[in-house]
Amino acid sequence: MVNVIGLGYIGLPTALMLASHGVEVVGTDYNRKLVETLRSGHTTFKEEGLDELFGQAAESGIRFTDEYQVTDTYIVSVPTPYDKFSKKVDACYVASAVKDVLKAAPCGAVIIIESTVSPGTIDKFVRPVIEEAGRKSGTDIHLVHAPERIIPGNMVYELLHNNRTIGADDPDVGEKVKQLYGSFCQGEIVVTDIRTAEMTKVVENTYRAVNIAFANELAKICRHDEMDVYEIIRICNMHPRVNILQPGPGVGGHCISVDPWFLVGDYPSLAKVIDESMKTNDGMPDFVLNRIYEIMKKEGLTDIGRVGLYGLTYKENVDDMRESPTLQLLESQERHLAAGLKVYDPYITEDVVPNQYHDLEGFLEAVDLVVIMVGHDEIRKNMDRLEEKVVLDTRNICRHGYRI
Ligand code: SAJ
Repeated sequence: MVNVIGLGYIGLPTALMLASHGVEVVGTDYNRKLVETLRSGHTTFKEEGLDELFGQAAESGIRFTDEYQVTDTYIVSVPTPYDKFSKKVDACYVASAVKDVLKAAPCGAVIIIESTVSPGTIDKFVRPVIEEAGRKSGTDIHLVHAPERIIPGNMVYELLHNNRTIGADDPDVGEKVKQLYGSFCQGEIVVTDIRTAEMTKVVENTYRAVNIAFANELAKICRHDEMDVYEIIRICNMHPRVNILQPGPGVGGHCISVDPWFLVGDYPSLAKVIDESMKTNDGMPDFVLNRIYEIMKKEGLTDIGRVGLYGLTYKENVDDMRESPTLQLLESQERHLAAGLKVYDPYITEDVVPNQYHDLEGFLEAVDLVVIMVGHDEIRKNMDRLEEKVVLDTRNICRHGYRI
């Protein structure tokens, strides 16, 4: 039996996927409300194919509880925030989950950490917890790091098809864990050591962050001299060895906007390009705010209260607002300039910011300038509704309007 600890964005789909492929699974989370929701047959966030997967896992007998189980395999999938001041990973949730696992885990149990951690975190923060509990890592308890790689918006497909990395102290244990993930994963599964696995995960997200920062910097250069950044990137990408990502209003989510900071925090004198890239991405919401004022001036608009931000989530067609560019813009140093902006997102039903609307119709009636911050399908299907509006399109999805 596998006990999955932490039933959030990664733990839940992983638990459901294992269960629906014949593995006995118990999901544990200390949030009782979340456990109750799952027990009552409901998922806790929206994701393509998740409800169907939940149905299959339920039929296969998956159980949810707030208690840790006595078993031979644990998968820990809890958040790893970063300390905004030091930029270092905050491993407190992982350490505390492992501490609780150790109270139940029998001798020989395998603890698989799925949470993203910076290189060396398992040595620095997890092994000591095992030693403090009077257990010996490598004999009493086997540690493995199996970082997830699935992208919100396409999680179920990617869980099935992505290649995976398993980092283990003991290659035999690595092979056993490979078999476990092989119960559903159709991609290639590479077995390596723990530190390599820790580093690869952070490097993958850093690569994407740096590439997006490059696109954002190009957008700024092109704006300075009125060149079309999208056309330039499109043509450059026709070169066989060039693949530039897209500029946008900033980088959100709990991964790409966070993980690269771990390298800056741990290697401040070495991670120069990464540091600058993260600053470039973090500066984009302010860049958008300046663009709003520039466009208002050009169009003769004077009331910031007649400007609306479309989209609160960190990217299209998800309901996750963590570190979203819209929230960053509203909370920026220049937030006095953002005061009064109207906001709407079809995925966010609760009130989270001032001046928030809950229907597209009402939102559009209240504004003259629409800033597309997120390219949800809803707005893509309703482009004709924007024809009478001034538009600032930060996602390059609208035929008319200003771009960043
Ligand atoms: N973005 C751009 N321009 C682009 C692509 C993305 O501005 O060309 C923005 C998005 O709008 C969003 C942010 O970047 O605000 C991040 O979105 P994303 O779709 O690039 O990535 P995430 O954070 O949803 O998922 C990433 C993925 N990592 C990589 O692609 C290397 C995913 O595979 C990881 O599993 C996930 O992080 C994670 O959990 O670490």
